[in-house]
Amino acid sequence: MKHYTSLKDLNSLQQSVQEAIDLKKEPLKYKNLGEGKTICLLFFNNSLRTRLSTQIAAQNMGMHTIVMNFGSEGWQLEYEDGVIMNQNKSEHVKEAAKVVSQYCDIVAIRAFASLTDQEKDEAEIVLNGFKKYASVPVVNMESSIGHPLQALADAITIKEYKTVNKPKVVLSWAPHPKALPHAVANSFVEMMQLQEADFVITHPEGYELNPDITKNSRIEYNQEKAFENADFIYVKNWSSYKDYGQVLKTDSDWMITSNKMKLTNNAKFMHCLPVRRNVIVTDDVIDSENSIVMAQANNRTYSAQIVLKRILENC
Ligand code: AN0
Ligand code: CP
Repeated sequence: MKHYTSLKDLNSLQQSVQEAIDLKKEPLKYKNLGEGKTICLLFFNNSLRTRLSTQIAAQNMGMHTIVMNFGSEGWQLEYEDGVIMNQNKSEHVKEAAKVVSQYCDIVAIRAFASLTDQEKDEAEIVLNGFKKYASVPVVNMESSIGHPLQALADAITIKEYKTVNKPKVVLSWAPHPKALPHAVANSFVEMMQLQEADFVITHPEGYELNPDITKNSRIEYNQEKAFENADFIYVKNWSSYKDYGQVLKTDSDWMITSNKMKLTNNAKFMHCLPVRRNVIVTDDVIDSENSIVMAQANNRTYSAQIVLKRILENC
């Protein structure tokens, strides 16, 4: 594998999931593969899990890590060609990506959607800018439209916790006071489309995700109906896609409660974290035995490690 910018870069999701599960038993097995190599993690946005788990993954592969907070500490970058750079942008991605490539063997980037400029968000200007000009492999640590490391960790978690071959998995929208990106939901949908499952997406009207991503996945506007007999409830807020970046609804009727969980087949509760308690989900649900959010966060290490392994094998 050259880059990991979307789930499509994996030639087999199932094989990667199985390999990650095997790796968990012996995380240092491939420590020689990354010896003498460096990964550079560039953060244009906040992070807890991605920042730490990717460093642990790199360490397990024998690599060195450099982390930089681009948002507050880096020069403001220009991404467009031919611009007269006499405003607030100090450096072009063309130089930045080439310079970073001289210092490391893999570059990983977190750059969220602006949620104000749909065209630029869909062009993935930061991720693709680096991909275009970097001479080293690029890893997506959540871009404008996808979070494939999270989706791979979620696939590992579902495989570990499912008790039937074809579980019912529900992706449910839940309220949040701020406009959040579509990236986590998009990659979760793409990952589910590669699985044997009864997959349902539920959200209020107006919150349809990009139809090019949801394709023919089932959408159910009645949340309680969607929850019936579910084996997994995966919760995430996102802002409107149609009414790009807008928050249309913040009241608590779509919050995940124990009464709603009672409609399911004793479903596991999933969320990528960070989560706002008693806004997205009530305390009793996230604190219940059925909550597997810690397993998901733990699997972020192994999803990153499989990705690094695939890239290092190709270097
Ligand atoms: C981000 C999002 O919704 O994309 C990151 C999730 C992993 N969440 C927040 O900004 C709260
Ligand atoms: N789930 C996830 O990516 O968390 P962070 O934003 O804390 O990295």
